[in-house]
Amino acid sequence: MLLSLFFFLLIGNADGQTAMINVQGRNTISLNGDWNVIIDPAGVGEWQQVWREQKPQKKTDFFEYSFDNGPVLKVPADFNTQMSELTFFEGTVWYRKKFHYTLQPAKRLFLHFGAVNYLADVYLNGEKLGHHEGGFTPFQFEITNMVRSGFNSIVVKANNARQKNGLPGLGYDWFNYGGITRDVNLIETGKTYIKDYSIQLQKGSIDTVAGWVLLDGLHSRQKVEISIPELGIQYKAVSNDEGLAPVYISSKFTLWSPGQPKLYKVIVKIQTDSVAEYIGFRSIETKEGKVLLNNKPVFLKAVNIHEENPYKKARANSKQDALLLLSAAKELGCNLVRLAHYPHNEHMVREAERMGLMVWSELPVYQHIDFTDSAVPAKMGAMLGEMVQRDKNRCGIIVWGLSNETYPGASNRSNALVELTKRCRGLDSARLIAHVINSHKYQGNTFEVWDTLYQYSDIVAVNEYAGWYMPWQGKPSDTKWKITCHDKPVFISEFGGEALYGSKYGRADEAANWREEYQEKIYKDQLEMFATIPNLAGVCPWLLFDYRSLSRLHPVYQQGYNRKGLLSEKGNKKKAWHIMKAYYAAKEKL
Ligand code: GCB
Repeated sequence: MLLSLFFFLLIGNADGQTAMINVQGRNTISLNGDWNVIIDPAGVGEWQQVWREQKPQKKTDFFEYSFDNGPVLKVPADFNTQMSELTFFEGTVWYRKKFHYTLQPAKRLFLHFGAVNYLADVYLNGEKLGHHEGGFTPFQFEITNMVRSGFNSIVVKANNARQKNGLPGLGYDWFNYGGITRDVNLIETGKTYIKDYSIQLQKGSIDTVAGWVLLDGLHSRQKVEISIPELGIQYKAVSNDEGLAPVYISSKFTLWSPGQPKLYKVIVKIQTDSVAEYIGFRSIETKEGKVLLNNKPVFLKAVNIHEENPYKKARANSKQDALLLLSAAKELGCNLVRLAHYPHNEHMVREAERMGLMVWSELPVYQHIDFTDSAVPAKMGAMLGEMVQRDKNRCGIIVWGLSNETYPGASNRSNALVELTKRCRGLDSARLIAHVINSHKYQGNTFEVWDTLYQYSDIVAVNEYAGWYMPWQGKPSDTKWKITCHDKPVFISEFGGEALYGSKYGRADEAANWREEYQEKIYKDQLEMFATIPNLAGVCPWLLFDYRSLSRLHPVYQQGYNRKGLLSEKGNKKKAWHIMKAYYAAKEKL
């Protein structure tokens, strides 16, 4: 337990400030809303030092920039969908927000970002606070000693240019929404505050929580109390000189499950701080080729989702957006959502948990990662730390997805990912870990599923597009399987094909016509093939809604969309939706 904690402390974002958890439960002042911006395609703002916000002092002075009287963008939101000039923009936008503040004695103040895609440089009143890399995880800066009484100004340089050694790298099949895409908050705490806690069942147990609470501040040694009123629990401990207090609680919990997503109000208290949130308890394990939830086998009825609101054609970032996406998954009959291919915003994770959807949360270690660049392993480690840090108390999350479709032959790929896996187990030994692979051989109607990484995964996760990218090699119902890690549960993490809703052009049995019938047939064949897979523990269509992607160039059928959705971007149900829904409904009866 202590080991994991030290990992958390060591691998925060580049400038060393790991974000506190449970922002929703804190004393916050929202900085969401209108921000003034400077759009900087040539990157000149850096040498102009726009963060200094200089104003002419004498007659001969002038400055070739100003935030005042310039364009305004909403936060949180991607910038691409707010101004037509920014639709395909991949570069720097400078954001500026003024706020009025008076620091109270005995208080501390933090500036917290839910996420900025992809690089962020943050300034307060002309002084640099720090830098953060990674488009999908939170970061914070303490500004107690820098905030002024009265007006303050924050400047953020947000840059979404693709990075060769970034996560993801240069190529990916989703829209590169840039900017301050998630909430920004000022968080006020006491001098010593509850920075972090881990309150989940220990591995293999359904009645014992083994966790910890971490305080930050001068009075690191003090009484810590955790209460769960509904269970009559009042647990007391004393933190050590590092501010760390152990947590051991045994009780007869009503366990969280999709059928009964029970959450308890949990209150953590010290003399100068108190924070509460709803937490659930469940166990998740694999045994003899099965996934066990609360010691019972569960079939994962999943669907892939991108963090995009199809109706707004924009990055999803609100509770309403989350409800839209997750309700569609519920309607399909799912019990799990794979939040592809990066950690989604907290609304998605929290609402999924509340609605009884298990969650697969994933790092953007996607396809073309440059594992030979020495910076990449450190970036993966930092991002992993931030993903686990934010969501470690979400019982809904059952899988940490560490990579997707990386290339087995790529230099240093397997080493780097094995190390990442070990690091993940060090941080969190209780959830399942998966690497998603598509390097299998499909020949003579046999799938040969192999990859070094499967040895390190709890699940054999396979992306296969039989019937779309690869023609069927025989009767789907006669498919044979050779799986290297044959004792593990198998999860078809992606399958499917494209269809334009309502398209009636050309023959229905030709892929090139994007007919719904063609996609429907792929689904029917896939379901027949699923019956041949040993240890099949779940399936996950690619994907719920059609979504925007710069990789999809067909002017008639794609129109900038990946059309593998079961639903169109307008929410129309394609024929394949009904096939999948019936399959999941029948599973329920088992
Ligand atoms: C995949 C990727 C997913 C793509 C999908 C596709 O294998 O994991 O991100 O978008 O295929 O549509 O080709």
